[in-house]
Order: sequence, then C-alpha cells, then structure tokens
Amino acid sequence: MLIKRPDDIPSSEITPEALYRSRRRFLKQAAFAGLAAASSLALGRGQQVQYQRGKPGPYDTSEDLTDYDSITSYNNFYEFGTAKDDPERTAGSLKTAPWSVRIEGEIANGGTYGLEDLLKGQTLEDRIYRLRCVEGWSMVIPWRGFSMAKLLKRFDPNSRAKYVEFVTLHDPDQMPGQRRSVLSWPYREGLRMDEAMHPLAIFAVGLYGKGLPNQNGAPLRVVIPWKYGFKSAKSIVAIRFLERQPITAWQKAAPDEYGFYSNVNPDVDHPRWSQKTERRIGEFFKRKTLMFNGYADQVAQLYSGMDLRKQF
Ligand SMILES: Nc1nc2c(c(=O)[nH]1)N[C@H]1C(S)=C(S)[C@@H](COP(=O)(O)O)O[C@H]1N2
Ligand SMILES: [Mo]
Repeated sequence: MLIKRPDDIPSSEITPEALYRSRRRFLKQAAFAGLAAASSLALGRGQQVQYQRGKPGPYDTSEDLTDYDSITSYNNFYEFGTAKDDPERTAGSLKTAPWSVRIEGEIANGGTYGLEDLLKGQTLEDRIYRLRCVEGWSMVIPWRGFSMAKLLKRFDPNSRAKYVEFVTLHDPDQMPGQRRSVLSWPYREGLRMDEAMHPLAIFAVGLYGKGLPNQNGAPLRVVIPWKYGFKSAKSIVAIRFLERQPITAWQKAAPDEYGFYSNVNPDVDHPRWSQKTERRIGEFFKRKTLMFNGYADQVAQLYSGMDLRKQF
C-alpha cells in the first residue's frame, strides 16, 4: 500500500486527536481508491514521503505505521536537547559523512572502519518494528537496516566476549546538548552477546525506505525491538566486545530506575510510573503493553531462569 504523509494540519492544531485520526483514515481510503497520487493530499512541511509496504517478513508487525512526521519530529536524542522537538530542529549540526566506527575489545580484527566498509556484504532489509519508550509511548517504524549478528561475527569475537557495548559520538561542537551534563557523555548502551546475536537485533541506516534523519540517529543506530527505546543507541562511533557487563549511560544516571536489561515488561513498573499501558503516537486510547513488546515468542528463551524483576 502507498503511504502518504497523512498530516497536512499544522502541529499547533493537531491537539484534537480524533480529527487527526479521521484524517489518517481518510487518507488511507483515498490511497486505496487510487487517489493518493494527487499531491494536494500531502501539503505539510517537508517533502512528501511515499513508502511501499512490502509483504510482511517473519518479524514484521502488521500494525499501522506511525506517520513519518511523528517518527522524525518526536524524538529522544539528548545530545540535541531534552525536548521532543529539539532533535529535529537542531540535529542538522551533526556531520554524518564521512563516518567511521571503532571496533575494539575481545576480537581478532579490531580497528577503525569506514561506514561503507561496515556495510559491505550486508543485506539491507526493511523491518517494521514496534518501538516502546520507557516514558510510556510507542510507535511503529519501518526501519531499513541489516543483521547485527552478521556484522558482529565478521570481527571474530573470542570466547571472552560476553557483552557488546555501543558508544555514541562525543563532540559538543556537533552535539550542543553535550555541553550540559544531563547524562554522562558519551551515551553508552550494551547487550549480552546472545541478545546482540538474536535475529531481531539490527543496525539501522534508514527508515521509511530513505536514509536515516539525523534526529533518528544517523548514520548508524542500534534497534532492539523487545527492549525499551533507550537501548537503541544513536549515531554510534564504537562497538566494543567486552568480558564484563558494561555500565550504560542510563544505569549511571539512575541505577534504581534503569537496569542493564531493560526488557519491555508490563509487570515491572518504573519506580515512578506504571509500565502496564502505552500510548501509540497518533492514537487516542491507551493500549496494553505486551511482554517483551510483543516479541515474547521470539526472545523469551534468552531469559529463561532469570528473575526479570531483579534483573530489569
Ligand atoms: N545517543 C542517544 N541515543 C538514544 C537516545 C539519546 O538520548 N541519545 N535516546 C533513546 C531513547 S530514550 C529512545 S526512546 C530512542 C528514540 O528513538 P527515535 O527518536 O528514533 O524514535 O532513542 C534512544 N537512543
Ligand atoms: Mo525512550
């Protein structure tokens, strides 16, 4: 199906969500009726985004996509400010080419690799995943990316490599939010090796069939759909293979609130709010949050025998 930018209403007028939703529905019907080509239907700011949704793959959700405008204007990327619309406004200062990534730690082939080199031999795929932010909202995003396992294996991790750490760029000139110590910079995240090797884990280089906007973590970001959104480190410049579990930026900031695992789990409340429900961006009514963000059939076995209340 052809998906158009549904939103030709200025954001200042979006507040009545029901109106917004009925407009979306209208656009879908219009697309169905073959009227979508009429460019008058897509008047909003920025360019028009067309996206051909393919036959769903084994890991794709069939849920409606969150519209492009929301995915690219409602962001968490504290390096560019803490308000949701800061990254879209200010992430233009990030220079994403040339880009290189340091690969280090418990591996045979460490070194600094250019992004083109890392992409060599990888198959780019579109994956439609849910993203659940720990703050209680969610989106459905058509990522363009490639297998994390396939890239990691290329570096030949040795038997001591039990964890992998991802490090975001640290450069306050390009990332003005780093002049304030809201978090300990650079942003760091990590996974246990078997989690990183899971087929659902990807590196993204695009969304909606196009390149990744800076505010979404260009040119390379992590996507782990069964964990809270903050596990998905943006604009990464290092991948480190470690024997010991690393300490993530959020654990360092608030160890009682953010654990290393951070699996989406409706039964483990955040100390300051419930995680039982979520608001899908673009929808009015709340939804129930699903165990492992709806990916339990695929990932629950990674955690068998663990007490997920203690290892949250
Ligand atoms: N470097 C970095 N990565 C980050 C963040 C951040 O502040 N800095 N925010 C995280 C959080 S809290 C979420 S919910 C997702 C949001 O991704 P999106 O803006 O592409 O939806 O990015 C994650 N990755
Ligand atoms: Mo988040």
